[in-house]
Amino acid sequence: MAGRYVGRSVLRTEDVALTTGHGRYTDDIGAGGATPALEAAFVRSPHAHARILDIDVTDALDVPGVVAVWTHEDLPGPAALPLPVLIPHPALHAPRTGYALAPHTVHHVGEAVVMVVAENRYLAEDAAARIRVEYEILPVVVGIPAARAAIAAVHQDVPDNIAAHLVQEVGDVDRAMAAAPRVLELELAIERSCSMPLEGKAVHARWDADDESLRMYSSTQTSTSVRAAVAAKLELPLSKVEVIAPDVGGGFGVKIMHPWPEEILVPLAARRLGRAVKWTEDRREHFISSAHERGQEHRVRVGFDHTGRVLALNVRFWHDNGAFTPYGIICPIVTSTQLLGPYKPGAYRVEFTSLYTNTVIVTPYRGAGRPQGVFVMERTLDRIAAELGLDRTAVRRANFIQPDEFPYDQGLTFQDGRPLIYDSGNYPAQLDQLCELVGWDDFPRLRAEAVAQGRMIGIGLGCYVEGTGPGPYEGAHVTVQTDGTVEVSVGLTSQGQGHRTVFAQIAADELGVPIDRVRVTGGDTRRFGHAVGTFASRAAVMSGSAVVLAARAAKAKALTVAADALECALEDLDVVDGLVVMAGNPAVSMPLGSVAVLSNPLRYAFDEAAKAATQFARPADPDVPPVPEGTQPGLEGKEYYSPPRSTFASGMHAAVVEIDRDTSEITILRYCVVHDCGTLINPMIVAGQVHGGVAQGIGGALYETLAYDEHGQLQNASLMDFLMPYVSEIPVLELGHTTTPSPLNPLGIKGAGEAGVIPVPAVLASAVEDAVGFPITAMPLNPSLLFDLRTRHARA
Ligand code: MCN
Repeated sequence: MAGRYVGRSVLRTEDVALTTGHGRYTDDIGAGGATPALEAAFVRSPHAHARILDIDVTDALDVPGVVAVWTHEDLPGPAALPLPVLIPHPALHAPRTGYALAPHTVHHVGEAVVMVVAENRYLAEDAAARIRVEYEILPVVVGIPAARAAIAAVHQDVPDNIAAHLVQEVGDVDRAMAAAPRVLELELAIERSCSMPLEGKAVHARWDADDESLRMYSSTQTSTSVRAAVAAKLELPLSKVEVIAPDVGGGFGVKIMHPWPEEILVPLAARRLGRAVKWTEDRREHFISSAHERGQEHRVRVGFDHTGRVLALNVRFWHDNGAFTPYGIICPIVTSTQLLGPYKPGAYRVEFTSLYTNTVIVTPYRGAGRPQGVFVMERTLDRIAAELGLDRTAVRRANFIQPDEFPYDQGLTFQDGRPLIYDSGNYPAQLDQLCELVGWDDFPRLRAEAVAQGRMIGIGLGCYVEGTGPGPYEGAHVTVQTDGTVEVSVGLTSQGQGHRTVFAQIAADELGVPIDRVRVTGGDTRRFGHAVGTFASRAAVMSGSAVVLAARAAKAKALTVAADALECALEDLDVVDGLVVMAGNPAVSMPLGSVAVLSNPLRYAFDEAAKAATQFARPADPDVPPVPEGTQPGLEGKEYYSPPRSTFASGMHAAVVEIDRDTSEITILRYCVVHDCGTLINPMIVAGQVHGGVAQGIGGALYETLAYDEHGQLQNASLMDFLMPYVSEIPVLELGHTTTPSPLNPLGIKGAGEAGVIPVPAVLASAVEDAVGFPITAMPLNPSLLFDLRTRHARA
């Protein structure tokens, strides 16, 4: 679908400010008065597991400029209670969450123990360094094997370290496995990884003593849930808490929903001290006290026939959820339910155990459980192809859900208890397009040439689906101003995705106005109070659809008011280029701004615009109501969109890699993507999202690792030691699209924000395996690991 704007690569309106240093981030917010904001710093646990015996803050209080030093004991009422479990699940039988400040035990390095507030961050840090905390060190659990072996307990009352255990089965797996002509077993692992936004978490809060209200700025993906958490923890009505997410320098999952300790403590300090208070996370804090994801170990048993058709698939896996479970088991649930991707195995059984370890907590990180699931499924299909001597694409084709099988019910149940039903897709066509783009069939010739030159190259692929745009709801408020400009307010926040541009595209098309007349705001509870937030690739589907509905409502009203004023039939009118015009008689017209004036009950008062507007209407008659009977004042529409279920985007990636024969360095020669996110609102923005996702996926697959030692110390908690890819390591992306619109929302949109990252470990493992000729079963993979594997394989 292409409107005047939807479907076009409209330039991002956000970029001039963001790329010229004019972005306004939380750390840039002024104190709102002559007195500068106080700043907070935290004493964090240096131990992975320890009992707090004593905290001596005396020396810190002596530092000039220090205004408060608080431990758990100083926290009032609900602020002293454990943080909430945001996404409970019946299978989460031992939920545990942390506290704003640890009360008696610390469960990972980096947990906040004491907060210091001072005139500036330097003084706060100096004072924090003077605080002496006496600990009794307790046994530490690091990594899945240690957690499974229960060598120690992360939480004393959970001796087996098991937070959750869940089994789902579709069909009779044992029977299908027994009847399968061939059976294979694999062990596959993915290590922890983490998001690394340019801007860390940041909070700024001000208390208005007269109004007894709080204004808070937070670098968050979900301003409304921060507001809800802060209101609850500070015992304030929602109406007395405003949360604003200004520009947010990336989130990638780590800034969603969770009320981070600092998001409670900083506003609490502002209220108690009567001054603006701020805190901006430093990089080490981001590594040790925010969140990680991905760490899973999987055991697969698969039964298949001679065509590669999967008859039975049994997956058992273990998930490292870190020290607490604020997000319940959302990541392993996503792995277990979306692992099947675009395929339909005869029978499927998945069982997972979510384990506590003395490491940083897990929250969904871009892709959220899917990269692990795709790694498992795609590695399994590659192994089947190798066993049968079939082309890897043939095995995919033998297992695809066919285009005429939608809606397709996988028979699984998602987190919310609803069935997992794919809405639309065309997987065979997507693979055709990918093969053509990457030149799959021609690769044997290229390989032969490379071999003749003494080079080692390989090609790999990976396919996936992604449930995007989950509910429950999202809303939009579209208001036509009396000057004809349009204001669109949404509740969710943007972290760089370009929401201001795309929602303007949608509103402009729906209302029939030029895009430069539309202004979009988001992430500000003052403007839009009820929203869920930006995660799970849901903004385009959810807020995009709400903008459609709200703009349609505003337009319907505009036509009603204009029809009344112009004394013509409503169905004869439309809005074109900001003008309400009569079909076939463009002389009968009225600017949308004038309709907005007519929709205003005070149009007869002092307003020049009103005079101008009435020249289009019947002579003003004080006895005639200002807006047509049955119509409410104001030219606006406010609507919520609530989908029946998620819509399923899909993608297929292929990569060509070269392995250096001597050093085992892995170079990506080509990276191709064919993506399907239904109707593209802005192809350039989608391309940017896919590029960013692939880059992040390459980082996770080849460079980034979180190197915990056996004491639970993160050895590489700095950007000096945590290796991220530079632009020089990211290949030029070749991108194509298939378009299967979703039948579930008005524009047929599916999400795209996580797409790029999801299959990258699977794709690169497939390509490296193809080059080296032996199985790759664990990611990330770096040159030294690959060198060791090659040496071992050569010896074997
Ligand atoms: N889009 C489109 N047409 C579609 C689908 C999407 O034009 N059919 C556009 C959207 O309008 C939006 C962008 O693509 O501008 C991403 O859309 P969507 O898939 O709805 O994802 P969200 O906007 O909800 O963003 C969340 C998603 C997630 S879950 C992570 S994590 C992530 C990501 O977006 N974090 C990001 N992309 C990111 N990009 C940046 N720059 N920073 C992050 O932190």
